[in-house]
Amino acid sequence: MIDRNDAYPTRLREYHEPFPRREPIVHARKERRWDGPLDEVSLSRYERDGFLWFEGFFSKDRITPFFKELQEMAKDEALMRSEQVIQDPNSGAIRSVFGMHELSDRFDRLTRDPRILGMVRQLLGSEVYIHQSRINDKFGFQGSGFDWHSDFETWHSEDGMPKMRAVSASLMLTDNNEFNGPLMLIPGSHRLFVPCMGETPEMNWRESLKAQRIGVPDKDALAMLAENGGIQAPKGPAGSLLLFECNTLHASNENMSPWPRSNLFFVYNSVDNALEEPFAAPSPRPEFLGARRNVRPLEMHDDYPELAGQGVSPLR
Ligand code: 6CS
Ligand code: FE
Repeated sequence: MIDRNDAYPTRLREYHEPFPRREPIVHARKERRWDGPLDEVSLSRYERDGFLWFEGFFSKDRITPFFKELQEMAKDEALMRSEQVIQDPNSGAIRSVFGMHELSDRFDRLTRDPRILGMVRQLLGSEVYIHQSRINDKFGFQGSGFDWHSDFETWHSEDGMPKMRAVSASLMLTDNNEFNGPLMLIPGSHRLFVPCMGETPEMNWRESLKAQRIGVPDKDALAMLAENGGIQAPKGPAGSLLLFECNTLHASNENMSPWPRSNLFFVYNSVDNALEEPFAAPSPRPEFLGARRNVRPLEMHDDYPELAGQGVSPLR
């Protein structure tokens, strides 16, 4: 295979030490054009930790219609049989639904809410599009967890995402508490790229979305990063928002509580970071995992224009 200049070699046969990321964390910091609602303290915190947490970002009554629509979708047998719906490897219940912004106008409009899009453009320093959207579901008493990983490691290897210039916005559709498998993050882990061992099998995504075996960092690197930065698991009511950098290591435990945990994820990629050929996989993944066609810059849309100009304060 031609050895194109790959800035982040991974899925290797031999071990390689972690090394510093090549891109800034907040892009175009000095360009006034990309100013947004985040103040200096928030930008510095994002640069330090690799994520920002907004408890009660949206009010619960704004979030309820999204959760109700998801419950309606679960009755659509054709959709539930499609390959963009991933079943839980243990219970067979829904684990993930990909392509939410293309399945629902309500979810599509939310990707363009100025209160989220304004922050995302500010962090990425450019126009943006949706690389991937999904809902990760963990029903009570059985929702399986997700192993430690960097999303960017997968998106670089399997989707051909060249640089670290993407951010995930995760909106809690249900309360996230210490018992129902909240997302755990390692603050500061976004600053190092951790090459992983093990070549990517053909059609790896058919298994990796149920349980990730390839592209999982080695335990020594995980331990070193957790020793340095600790582990944080933001908790809060439905409507809370987590922004996390594409290379921040994260994981989550299985849901041993009676309460469901449903989180919506919009992955925003810079229009200057469009997908190329996979850097470490035999062939590209489907469109619903890594967008190659629907990549027009997002236009803002506000479902609550009467609240415009109130910054990112929670919608009560
Ligand atoms: O492969 C992916 O794109 C997905 N895998 C994980 C574990 N997180 C990011 C993304 O949804
Ligand atoms: Fe992930």
